[in-house]
Amino acid sequence: MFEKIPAIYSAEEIIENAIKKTKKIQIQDKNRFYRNRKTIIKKTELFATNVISTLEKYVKGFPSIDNLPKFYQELIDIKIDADKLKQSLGAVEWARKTCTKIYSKQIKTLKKTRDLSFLKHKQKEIYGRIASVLKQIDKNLIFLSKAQNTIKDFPEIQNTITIVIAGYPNVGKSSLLKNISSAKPKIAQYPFTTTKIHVGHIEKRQGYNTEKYQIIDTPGLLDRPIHKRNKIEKQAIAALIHLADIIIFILDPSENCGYPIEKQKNLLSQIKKMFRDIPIIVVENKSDIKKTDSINIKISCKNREGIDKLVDKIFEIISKKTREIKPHF
Ligand SMILES: Nc1nc2c(ncn2[C@@H]2O[C@H](COP(=O)(O)OP(=O)(O)O)[C@@H](O)[C@H]2O)c(=O)[nH]1
Ligand SMILES: [Mg+2]
Repeated sequence: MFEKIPAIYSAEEIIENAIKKTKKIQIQDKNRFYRNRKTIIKKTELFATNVISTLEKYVKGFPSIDNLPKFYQELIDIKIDADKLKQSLGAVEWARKTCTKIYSKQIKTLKKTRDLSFLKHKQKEIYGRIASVLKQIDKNLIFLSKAQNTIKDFPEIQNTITIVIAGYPNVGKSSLLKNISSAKPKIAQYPFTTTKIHVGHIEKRQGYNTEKYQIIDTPGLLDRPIHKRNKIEKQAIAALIHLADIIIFILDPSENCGYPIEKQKNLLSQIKKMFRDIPIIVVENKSDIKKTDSINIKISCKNREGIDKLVDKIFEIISKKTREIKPHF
């Protein structure tokens, strides 16, 4: 989704690159005057069109922010500042239009001129004007360059129903993801602190059709009380709310994870409050060690007990709720 965004250069670099492109231009003509004249015109044309097309590439390379999935809009807001991004893209578009105007107006004068020194003077003037337009947007270019750098590391989240795993550390979230995924989960950068998200897929065969759902583990985000979170972490969690269609909350009644079951249940009620409209499947893991008599699904990631039942439950919710669970994109 974001691979089309090109690397963004500063005003000075754009000018340098454009000049470099014109260096070797030498138009042949027996007549010295015509040779010089044609060469100057060609160089000026190339310089201007190179700058203009570079700016165009920048504007077109960024996806339209308002059309992006909410999840990504939220990430952009947290990591970059969406308004500033829009503003900067607007500035680049302004520069592109202004350079185009300068170029199309001045090139006509250039082509009419028969005086070589005036030609050279005019060429300098065009270069100067275009360079000054670029310098006016240099701050925006620097901002966009940083934005590009951040966005290129955004996790690739697909346009499909998404299941998010939550629960205290060591309850078995990663083990469940591994157990339930059809292929090895992929690790993607989640642009907050040191967190990475782990993305796997569950496949459901229906006749000849295979539907693929996304299942993600978000270490460090949905595994501790929310009130202990700083602002950035809270926003990061908010972004996840846009992503989740179903939540699997894992409890560890064996308490081998190191957290008393009461604490774990408190986190569960917090998550229920935060993700109010999202169905939550509560699962008790490590059934090989301890089984309660609750109504929750009991699983063991160690001996795979209950895993098929859990997968059936996921499919049941998806098929019942298709009208309510909308893809986020
Ligand atoms: N006995 C037992 N151990 C488990 C089970 N599931 C996970 N574990 C162990 O619990 C520890 C934490 O598991 P992990 O998946 O990393 O938890 P996470 O921190 O929630 O991702 C690891 O040592 C796992 O081997 C289970 O069903 N039974
Ligand atoms: Mg883990």
